[in-house]
Amino acid sequence: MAIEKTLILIKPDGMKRRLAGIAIDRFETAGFDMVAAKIVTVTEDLAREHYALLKEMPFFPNLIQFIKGDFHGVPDRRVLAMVYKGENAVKGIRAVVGATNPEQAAPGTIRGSFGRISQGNFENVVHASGNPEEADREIKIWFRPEEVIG
Ligand code: IDP
Ligand code: MG
Repeated sequence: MAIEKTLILIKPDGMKRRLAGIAIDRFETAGFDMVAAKIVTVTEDLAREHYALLKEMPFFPNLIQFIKGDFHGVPDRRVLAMVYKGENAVKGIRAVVGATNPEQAAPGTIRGSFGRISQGNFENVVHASGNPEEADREIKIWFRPEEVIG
């Protein structure tokens, strides 16, 4: 069993709907520890860096607008960025979060419980790193080393 760190974002839809507390509760109940956290307003540059691997996808422009908090008039520019730590944290957190498409996410997962699709945009409440390499890359984008405890 490997001790891993993974990046979580509560996206603007999740912040606007006040779902951060529920999401944190689920991560903690699943046995993971929060080791970094801050509220961020996402700039164009940060959005493009975070989602760089998806830049050729047809939904990319909407995704960038969405993570910045201004997709079709949902003006909430807060993202809660966090790092969680624990045994197999990357896979374990993804299991709690659920599938990317809210309509396919299992009941009981965060996205299955609260995600929805609006004008083709997946309003899926949370981001979680997809694999350990992605987690390392993403944590460095969002946090300075001294902001991550342990
Ligand atoms: P993930 O967030 O589950 O890792 P990715 O494939 O990495 O999924 O996509 C990143 C984000 O892009 C998703 O969380 C979602 O917000 C958005 N997205 C992914 N696929 C689609 C799609 O087919 N339509 C609309 N938005 C999508
Ligand atoms: Mg991903």
